[in-house]
Amino acid sequence: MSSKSPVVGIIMGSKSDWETMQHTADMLTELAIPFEAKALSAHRNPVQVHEFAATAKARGMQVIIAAAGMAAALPGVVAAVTPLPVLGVPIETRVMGGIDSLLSMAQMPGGIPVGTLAIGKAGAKNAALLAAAIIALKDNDVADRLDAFRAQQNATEAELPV
Ligand code: RP5
Repeated sequence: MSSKSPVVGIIMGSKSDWETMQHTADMLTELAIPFEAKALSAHRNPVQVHEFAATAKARGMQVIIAAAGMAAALPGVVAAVTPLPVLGVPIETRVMGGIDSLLSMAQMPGGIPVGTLAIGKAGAKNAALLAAAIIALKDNDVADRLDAFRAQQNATEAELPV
């Protein structure tokens, strides 16, 4: 985590989600975007989740990335409280493979959006890249670093290890 003030808030429903969400943290770190990360459950820690979401904008956050598995209410609950864009990462689950998580956050009723990404590692990485693209609209340094990341990715994508 950077020592600068966080502009992205990562929240996840359980410490067990960190195995997936470390990929969000890694991508934000690579792009030098300061973030904070917390494990708080919409169901087990409702008071703390509300406090996190209600204070996020005033604390300098620009985007919230919320991850959860199973009956994944967390992104929607956070989105209901903050005006900031909320990106949802569905955690892969043992019983239903993460389809439960995906539908819980993708099927938000009209009026409170959650920008839902892919299940698991790809969604976690892309949540960071989408957060970067949002921040880059008003931050030229982040825009430059995101452009550089994409240029490097474009240059290396076709290489095979054989
Ligand atoms: C959700 O329940 C969490 O986001 C996690 O993905 C899932 C299981 O949580 P644990 O039982 O591992 O704490 O709230």
